[in-house]
Amino acid sequence: MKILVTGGAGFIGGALIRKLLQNTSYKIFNLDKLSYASDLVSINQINSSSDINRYEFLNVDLADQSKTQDAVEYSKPDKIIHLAAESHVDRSIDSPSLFIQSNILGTFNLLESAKIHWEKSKKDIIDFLFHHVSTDEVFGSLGSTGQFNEDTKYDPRSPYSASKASSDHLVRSYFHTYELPILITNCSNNYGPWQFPEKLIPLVIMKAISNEYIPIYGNGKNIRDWLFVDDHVDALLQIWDRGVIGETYCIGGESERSNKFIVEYICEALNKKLNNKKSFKELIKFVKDRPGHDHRYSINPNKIKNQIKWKPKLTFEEGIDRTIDWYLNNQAWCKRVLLDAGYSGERIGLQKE
Ligand code: NAD
Ligand code: TDX
Repeated sequence: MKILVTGGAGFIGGALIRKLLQNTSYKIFNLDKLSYASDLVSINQINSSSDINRYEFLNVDLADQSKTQDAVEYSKPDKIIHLAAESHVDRSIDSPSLFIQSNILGTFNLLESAKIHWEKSKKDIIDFLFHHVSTDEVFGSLGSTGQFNEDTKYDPRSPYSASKASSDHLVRSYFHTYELPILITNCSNNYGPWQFPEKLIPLVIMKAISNEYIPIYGNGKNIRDWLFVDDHVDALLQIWDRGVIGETYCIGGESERSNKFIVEYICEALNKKLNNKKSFKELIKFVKDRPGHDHRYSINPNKIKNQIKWKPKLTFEEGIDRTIDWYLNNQAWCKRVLLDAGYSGERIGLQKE
């Protein structure tokens, strides 16, 4: 079995490839353009101790149609799992065009290449699959009640979520029009080791350790539904076994927390772990809200629980504890990736340009 993973140098793609290397015999092709958010250290650590021929990195930008097609033709995958995307909402506010290029045009180029490859090799590949990894943000913003499910109407409200919604529509159109065997998953907020420290949880940990102020956007009452990254990866793998072609599955952790709760929880945990005299909570600062800030996300995971028999292994408390410990033990990595990316934790997403 040959699998093409796009975005494998990113946070979730990296976790997926590590799992595939450790638990399967797939030949893995990792297609990534290597952006500011990419890092291959976590994969190389595992790959060097496993069968080196099972893994190959392809440095390709999906916005480049002919290189994308070459990569698909070269790898001849049985399965494509598409995670590559610009993924940070704040950056989509400052630079939306990058999101259109990677998330919409990139997905289109990959779909076209997949279709050509699948049509050519239908006799050799029995169970071809194009699995598109998407987000709950495509469904928009909830009030204090209600949940997203597979039938929720799309209502994206940031350039990031609009670009992901667009890519979901394109993928679905290739199923209906060309019968390309696809699956779509829409997952809630992930957290865990190796996440670039621009997203809330790693940013808060890094800010606290560096004794810098910790920014909470608006009043901190916005709510996200948190899922440990390895639980997301488990869901993706289980959907390959038990999912139905053409279907969508929502993946969520049933762990809704407000941003204020998350930040205070991390501060308390760090107070205990580091025995700090001054509470890290003193670093918290409420700052100008994110433009178009979605209030609440919440996934109803009944379909994936009942049909795929998946549920998260870790509670939020277990996952966040592991994550905090990982960042405490890997500060050198954080400093290095921030430096390489030319980002030092400053506020972005206020339409500065
Ligand atoms: P990430 O930003 O950590 O990694 C994305 C990777 O994609 C990077 O290595 C980047 O270089 C690569 N990439 C971007 N544009 C590319 C292009 N044009 N060509 C080739 N490679 C490109 O993102 P992540 O958090 O790992 O998210 C992965 C996927 O999961 C994304 O599609 C995202 O929308 C989705 N998702 C993320 C979350 C979350 O909480 N992080 C939740 C639900 C869904
Ligand atoms: O410094 C901050 N302060 C703050 O209050 C940052 C970076 C964020 N926030 C708030 C904004 C959100 O309400 O925290 C919440 C989480 O923010 P992000 O980590 O930027 O994630 P979010 O915008 O919810 O999007 C994430 O989840 C869905 C991922 O980045 C997406 O890729 C995924 O699709």
